[in-house]
Amino acid sequence: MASALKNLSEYDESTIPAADDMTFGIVVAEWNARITHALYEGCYDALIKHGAKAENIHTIQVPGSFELPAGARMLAGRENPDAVICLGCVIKGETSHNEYINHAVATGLVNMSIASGRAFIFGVLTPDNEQQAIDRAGGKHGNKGIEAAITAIRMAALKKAPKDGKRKIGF
Ligand code: RBF
Repeated sequence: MASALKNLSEYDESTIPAADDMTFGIVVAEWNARITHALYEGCYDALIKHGAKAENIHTIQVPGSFELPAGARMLAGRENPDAVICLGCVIKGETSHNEYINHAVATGLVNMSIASGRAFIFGVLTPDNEQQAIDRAGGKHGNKGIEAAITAIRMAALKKAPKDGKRKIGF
């Protein structure tokens, strides 16, 4: 389904697990900072709204999206969070740089998720132009930073669920 038709920024809050006892890492790319900082605000506010404590949210910045996996790995090693959220924006240009960066980031994050048993969330916008990015960073298609936060909470709840599976995890 096209993301324009699936705006997860509007969600049923009652289905989201409490994040009171969860720790998070957030890695923010400095490229296209106007966009990535808007994603960060949406992400951070959503974590706090669902109960995460400010002292349990660890944020670092990396130069560009290509550095997100390495930054996430460093942060995970240092802070041992339940989930790491990576926020970036790679705008399509005249060359195919965006394809290399996006593929590298997606592959890096999914490999770390599988290897570590903790979620590394792909919160990277991959728009054709700046307007599409604005629309997804607090504009008409919501804020994908919020969606990244909600996904991180749900995955952290899965990671923390007891073996008997009786704990409610949101769906
Ligand atoms: N990083 C981003 O986060 N978003 C971009 O749109 C972006 N565009 C780039 C375009 C080119 C041609 C290059 C060479 C790099 C770009 N980067 C971008 C930076 C990239 O993620 C990384 O920081 C650098 O390639 C250094 O490893």
